[in-house]
Amino acid sequence: MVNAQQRLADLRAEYEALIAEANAPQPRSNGIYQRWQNPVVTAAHVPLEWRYDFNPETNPFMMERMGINATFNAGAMKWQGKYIVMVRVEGDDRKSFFAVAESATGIDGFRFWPKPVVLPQTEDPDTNVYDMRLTQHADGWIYGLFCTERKDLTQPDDLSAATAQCGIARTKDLITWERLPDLITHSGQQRNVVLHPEFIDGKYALYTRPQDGFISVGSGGGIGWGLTDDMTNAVIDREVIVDNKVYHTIKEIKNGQGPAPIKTPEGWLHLAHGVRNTAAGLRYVLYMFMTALDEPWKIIHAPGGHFIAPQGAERVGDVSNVTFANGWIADEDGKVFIYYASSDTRLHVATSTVAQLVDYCQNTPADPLTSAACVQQRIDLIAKNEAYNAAYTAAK
Ligand code: M1P
Repeated sequence: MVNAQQRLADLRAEYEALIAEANAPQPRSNGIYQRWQNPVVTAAHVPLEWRYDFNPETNPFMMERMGINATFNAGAMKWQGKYIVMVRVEGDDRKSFFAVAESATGIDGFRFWPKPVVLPQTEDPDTNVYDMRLTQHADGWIYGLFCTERKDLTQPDDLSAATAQCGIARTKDLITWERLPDLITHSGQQRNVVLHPEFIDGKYALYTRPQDGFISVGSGGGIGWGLTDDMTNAVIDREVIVDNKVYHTIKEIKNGQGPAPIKTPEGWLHLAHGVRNTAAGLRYVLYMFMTALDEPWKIIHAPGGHFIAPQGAERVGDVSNVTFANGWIADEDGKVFIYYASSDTRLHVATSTVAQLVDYCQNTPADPLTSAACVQQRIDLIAKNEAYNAAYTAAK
């Protein structure tokens, strides 16, 4: 016979041991960022109160009553001196919701706040919500922009036919949220919409991702840019593509803005994801670019290739071969915490600095788009190093 009380005590001890586990840097770094060994938020970090009925009379086997499948794609911000991640928590029932987890260090000790976010509904209720981008806007509000998914009622016989739009909510305390109407654009569907933190010519500016279908972007795609007068009835009349998908690159079939960009004296740092198709399915990697300080829709540096790609255990999960990021935090001392999820399953952190990321964007050669040109880039680098080695040896 199961001793329900004892089992609950064991579960509690196991849970506290997990939260107390110290993280450590991975042994190797590429000099651009440092990956950390343990994922920072996993399904096991979700509080026991959200999963178990603690009463032995109604749960004599101390079974998990409402399982959690995954914790991933988190928005992020610094809040009252703590590192906050707005996690996409997915139940075993495939429904996602948002919940805040907080850490004093940014690399370990993440503990969820007592309850998940209760998101008010619009007149057209969401079936599923995910991937919230947090923006502390110059207007004083914290905005959460996320994907709201609903059944595509124009295709009633296809049960997987869905539509994606940009849901909008705002808050002053990350607890009570005001739901605003969904973003209106002239594109069929939208995902990966992100609010720029500053006004542009007195208007709110949004990075968008127009798409024709739910999974395939079709003739749409690319990271778009548009302005709206008001976030309480956000409408983008003119959407321009600022970063297109490109043949035979890491963003051949689609891409999307990650978190809100980080402002630096040399321009805005952007993190995004790029997708290509393979015989094993879609492969999602992260890439970076920089835009002009006064014109955040104009790309000034576009390092070639991926910035973070799935590695080792990161490669396997619910949707394998995926890295995705919609949250990062830049500290006042220049340290940057990049929260990236692997394979739609768990959340990791990589740390860097603004100076390293700017250097990476400014000095990594752009993708020259052909094998021959890539070889030439390496020949040039080798020649530069040969010259350096010769000068160094001569000086000794
Ligand atoms: O499964 C990988 C990702 O797929 C979608 O991203 P995108 O719209 O760019 O294809 C999103 O559903 C995202 O949540 C998910 O991680």
